[in-house]
Amino acid sequence: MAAPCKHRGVTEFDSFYNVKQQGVSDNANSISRSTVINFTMSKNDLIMPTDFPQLQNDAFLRATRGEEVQHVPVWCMRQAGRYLPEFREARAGKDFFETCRSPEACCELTLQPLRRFPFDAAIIFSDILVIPQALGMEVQMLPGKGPTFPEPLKEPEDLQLLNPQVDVHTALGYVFKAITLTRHRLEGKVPLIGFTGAPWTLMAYMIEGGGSTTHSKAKRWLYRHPEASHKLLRMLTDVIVKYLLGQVAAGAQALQVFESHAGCLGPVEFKEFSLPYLRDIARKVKDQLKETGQDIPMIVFAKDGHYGLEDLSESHYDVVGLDWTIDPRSARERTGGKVSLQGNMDPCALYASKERISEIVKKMVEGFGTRGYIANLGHGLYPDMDPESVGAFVEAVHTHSSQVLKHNV
Ligand code: 1CP
Repeated sequence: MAAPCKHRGVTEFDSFYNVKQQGVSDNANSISRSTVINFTMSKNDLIMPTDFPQLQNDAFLRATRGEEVQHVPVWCMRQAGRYLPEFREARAGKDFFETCRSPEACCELTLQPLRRFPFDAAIIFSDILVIPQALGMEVQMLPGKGPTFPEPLKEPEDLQLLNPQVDVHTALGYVFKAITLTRHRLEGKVPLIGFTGAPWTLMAYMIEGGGSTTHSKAKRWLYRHPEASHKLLRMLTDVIVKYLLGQVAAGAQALQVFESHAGCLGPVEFKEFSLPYLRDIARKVKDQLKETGQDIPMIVFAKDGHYGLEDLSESHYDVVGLDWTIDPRSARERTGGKVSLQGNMDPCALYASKERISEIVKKMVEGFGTRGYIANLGHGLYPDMDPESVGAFVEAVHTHSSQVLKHNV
């Protein structure tokens, strides 16, 4: 029988996790390593979202609040990914979503990049498309093709096939377990980021049935079925709020909302179909957390949504993530110190030499300044990138920013 859990709100979804902790401390890299990459869990020991190890490196959290830091914190979108040989090895022959449903596997994949590089944050390995699955849609990850929905939404009547009453603790409990396990195995080295797709981005996948360059099927809904579009966006927003709160209860120390398809909307459509829902998510999550005395930083990343930068900086998020097409100084001017900024080196700059990467990073750090800034790429890492270049990027951020900060003292 499990011991009762002290953490507030946890009994609602799962008061205990039957997970055997296989982690052993590895002094060489000082991030706990599973002795076996085992994609199933044993049913004996308990892993609970309570009594987490004390955080040792809070640079990322301090930067989200605009506080003083000794170096600019850095992490990379898709830092757990196919550019790492150990990731490809661990994923080999396994179905993508089966991997997502294994807390042990997600934990291992999340920790892999931190064993190589001194990143200042971890992001839980999962995917934004677990939400459409929880709502009742089938999603497959086909090698070479990416996410595929065999039966995408075609007309407004199809909304009836979705289950908006889904209990996220049952349907997505595997993500919460992965978060709790990973937060323990991180041993307090760096904070753990949870995430979700934003409503418009998820809606686009659910209608397109996969990736798309034009998103014309999903945009057709916005113009032809605006009411049904709002109904779907509202349904997604409500589930996302519960999902993010569940992630925090499970141990997430920051949350990022990915509006990856902001770029296919114009400013008018963005204001109607994306921004209100992004705002609602941040306000509701923050309000509910406040009731339990918690304040968890939230990041919004609206890729190619430059036109919305001013609005995004007034949308209850602590941090606005930027893609590489925005100049750091102009982003600072346009957001007027209201939020911290995250980004935004062109991922393709990682194809440059280490010396060139260092120069680009130096300029980027000078452009953003060292306060209220989290270094990242302007989008995720690509599978053909050299891990050594990622190491050079991280090192350059730490070196240049600590030099600037030493001079400022
Ligand atoms: O087999 C594999 O490993 C496939 C590659 C892969 C990976 C590593 C996919 C398929 N998803 C992921 C993990 C993932 N997805 C993470 C893990 C944490 C980390 O960043 O290290 C995160 C945060 C995501 C989020 C995600 N999934 C986004 C938002 C970020 C972005 O890239 O804009 C999106 C759009 C997805 C959908 C998705 N999942 C996978 C692919 C190839 C795609 C994009 C497909 C497309 O082009 O539309």
